Amino acid sequence: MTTYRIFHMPGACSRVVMNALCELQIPFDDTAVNIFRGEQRTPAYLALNPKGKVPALQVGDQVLTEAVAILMLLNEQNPGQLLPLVPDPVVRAQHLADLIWCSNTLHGVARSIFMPVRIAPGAEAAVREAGTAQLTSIVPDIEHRLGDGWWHGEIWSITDVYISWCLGVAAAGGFDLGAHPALVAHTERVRSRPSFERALDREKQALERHGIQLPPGARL
Ligand SMILES: N[C@@H](CCC(=O)N[C@@H](CS)C(=O)NCC(=O)O)C(=O)O
Repeated sequence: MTTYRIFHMPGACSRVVMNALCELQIPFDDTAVNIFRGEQRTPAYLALNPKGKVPALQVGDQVLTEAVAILMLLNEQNPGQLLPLVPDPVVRAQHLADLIWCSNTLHGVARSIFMPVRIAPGAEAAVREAGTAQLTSIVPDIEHRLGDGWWHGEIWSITDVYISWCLGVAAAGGFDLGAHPALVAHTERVRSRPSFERALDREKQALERHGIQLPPGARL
């Protein structure tokens, strides 16, 4: 049987992969990497993931990095369970495009609001302001698409988790989601799914097991 181990940081973007594993009910082990203490840059972790980031997923004796690549593997192994099952390859590619947009656009914008110091030390206010302006221009489209449902209408997908995670990070950095009740309600729906609750539980256990204190402002 294939074994899985996720290298993750509670509350970080690895949450999306953790949620996927829990949604699929795949048995897996987990190792927390305290990125606020630089554990992602230790020789042992870099040997596993030279990019020095979480998540990484060990699949048997192979290691896969990049959240979207990991999600695509899991989705391929479990068709229709993380993304809608569609016969049209163009539509499948559009679903992939949405996930890539989460990881390379939305995530970056959220990070610039939450942790501007990691982008430009000394210019935090300007970076946060630019990120806030960018997100303010993106958010109406997300809100419109979600309505009172999911990104894919009536079907939950892992894209919902990714979007909600990015918006949560921006909110933790001070972005005001209060003016966007549809987004707040969407996050509540994402967080009330049993697989999300299981993922959160695994993250809490990992914090305790590894004795990790989250920095001020960071939250699960
Ligand atoms: N492109 C990567 C980005 C992963 C990423 O930025 N992970 C963050 C946590 S959300 C991290 O490991 N940060 C540690 C660091 O940058 O040193 C992916 O999508 O998996």
